[in-house]
Amino acid sequence: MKAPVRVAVTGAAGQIGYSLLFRIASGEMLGKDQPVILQLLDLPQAQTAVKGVMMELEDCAFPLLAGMVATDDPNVAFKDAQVAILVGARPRSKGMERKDLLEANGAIFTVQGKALNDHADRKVKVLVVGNPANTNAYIAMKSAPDLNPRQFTAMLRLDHNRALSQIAAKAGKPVAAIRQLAVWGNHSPTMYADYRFATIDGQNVKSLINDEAWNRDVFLPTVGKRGAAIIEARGLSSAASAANAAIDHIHDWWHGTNGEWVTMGIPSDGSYGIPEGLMYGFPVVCENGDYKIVQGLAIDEFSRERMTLTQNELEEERAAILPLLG
Ligand code: NAX
Repeated sequence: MKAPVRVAVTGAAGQIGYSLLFRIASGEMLGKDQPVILQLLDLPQAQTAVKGVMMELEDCAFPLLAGMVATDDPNVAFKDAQVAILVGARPRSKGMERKDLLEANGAIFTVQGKALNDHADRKVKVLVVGNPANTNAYIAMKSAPDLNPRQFTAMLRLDHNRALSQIAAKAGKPVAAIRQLAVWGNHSPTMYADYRFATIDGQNVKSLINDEAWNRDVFLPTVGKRGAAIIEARGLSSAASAANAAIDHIHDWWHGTNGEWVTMGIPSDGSYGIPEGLMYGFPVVCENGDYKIVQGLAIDEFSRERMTLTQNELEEERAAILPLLG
């Protein structure tokens, strides 16, 4: 039997947590032969609810669940964590300005970044889901100077998966047949889902669909505003699909993608002219527990415009939280 992997999850009592924890414990994220210890962080007032989730986890009798810890202290939750999924965040309340939201989350993610820096396993893989995900990941990364910035990532995978499913429906092909999709930028309506390089059974998706108006007027707005459409229909924000994307993201980072492209929000290395350090969605391939940006893609005028728009939004967010980083 392998040694258990310590997986920290924040916001454990929330709705994404409820869809996420059972799948991690059943082995869907790290493998059916990989025991896990769950280290659950939530606010003091949510501890009773976390206990309830733990009771249900116990009642599943998952063979791979080797232990659980519940705490309201990030220093305890991140102790020796090899994977940290940061879901808990401050939601936007009524009348709250964007700047206030960024600042409230800045306070959370500076503390959590420092706790990761001081207590997590030196190779911890961090995924930030809580919104604004890219900027929260940037703050955590900057608050953890002893860890490699590449260990911090933001979740763009839900946007990637949403785009895959829209393309599959339009092309009338199975989702699993689509290769080489890219999503650029911020996890927000400005993200740019780019299927110019995508293929289905070796055929180029762009020529298969051959409908620029659909791309511009239907596909991009549908993917960009999908979160809002789900809130409108369900009365609650996406949870199961977000948890699923988090599982996909960590699964692929951990196990590799065998050359397939996936999208991760990662600190830019300057590729494609995106300023170094900005936490930006890129197409990547994963191998040996690491990721590499797909290089050499031609960027046409329309794509550059979209990539710059989402870059500008991220730079504005970064400027707003910079004072918090001291
Ligand atoms: P919920 O409100 O159901 O749960 C959030 C949980 O986080 C609560 O239990 C709360 O007590 C806890 N929490 C708040 N502050 C915390 C802190 N400082 N430390 C630890 N726990 C804390 O929200 P849920 O629907 O689970 O969504 C969580 C976050 O994911 C939100 O920020 C949401 O905007 C974001 N999302 C991100 C997505 C992405 O693709 N990156 C998609 C889905 C989702 O909207």
